[in-house]
Amino acid sequence: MSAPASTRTIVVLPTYDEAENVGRMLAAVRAAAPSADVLVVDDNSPDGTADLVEAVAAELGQIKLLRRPGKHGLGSAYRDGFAIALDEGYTAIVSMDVDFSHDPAVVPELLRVLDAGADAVIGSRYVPGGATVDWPLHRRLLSRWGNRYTSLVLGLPVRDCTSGFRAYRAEAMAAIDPTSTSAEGYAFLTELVRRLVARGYRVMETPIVFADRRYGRSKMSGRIVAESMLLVTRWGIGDIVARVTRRRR
Ligand SMILES: Nc1nc2c(ncn2[C@@H]2O[C@H](COP(=O)(O)OP(=O)(O)OP(=O)(O)O)[C@@H](O)[C@H]2O)c(=O)[nH]1
Ligand SMILES: [Mg+2]
Repeated sequence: MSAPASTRTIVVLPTYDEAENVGRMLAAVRAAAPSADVLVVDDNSPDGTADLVEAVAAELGQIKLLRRPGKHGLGSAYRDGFAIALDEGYTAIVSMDVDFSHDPAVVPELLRVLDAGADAVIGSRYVPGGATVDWPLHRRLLSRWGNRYTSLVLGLPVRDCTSGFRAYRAEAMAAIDPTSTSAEGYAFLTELVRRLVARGYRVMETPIVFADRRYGRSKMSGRIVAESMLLVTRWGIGDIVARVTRRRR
């Protein structure tokens, strides 16, 4: 039998101004998944997040840090982080937010689903058992209806395309080549789901309870939401055009 997907796991954590969360999160990830390495991708956070990561790394070990020169967005941070994970030969890649919206205690469950045969598993707010707590009504509505729109327009069998709490089998990640994506914000996450599904990979969802950040400031912006809706609409129209062109031929 081949080795389980989680044999060599890396947890990729994008950070921007997470000084209040990052130390606690690194300790929590270590406690939840002691054999996993961690890669923090920091965009020169003005609050000194990267220096804190270095101090914790010296203490805990198995923590790498990619310092980028400036804020280039979540999509771009993941592109760089995933490229390093693939280059270094990890077999499973986990992604999660550092603000404790994603509970690190769920990481072993994601890896279990991967080891049971999934190519990717999404921690989902919108499958039975999943939920969002503490978020103001407008954020809940935006996320819920944004995800309904996304699944419908793109015909994806996934309820939570914008959840960043995931685990991927490295072969599947390599096949969809994340470096060739273009979205800046969380539309990047939808882009990956779309590519995985198009290639016939097995994408599963496991319920999570998503909590609002307790410390630090939100980086969500109207521009990022607009990018996501625009790209989903553009991809959806592209799919329709491709289907019609195929039928005409
Ligand atoms: N490296 C990097 N990380 C980012 C960037 N923007 C957000 N992040 C991190 O990505 C993770 C998820 O961020 P988001 O959920 O999009 O934004 P947020 O600030 O948590 O906003 P909320 O959705 O309100 O919680 C967090 O760990 C952020 O610190 C960025 O431009 N560069
Ligand atoms: Mg957040």
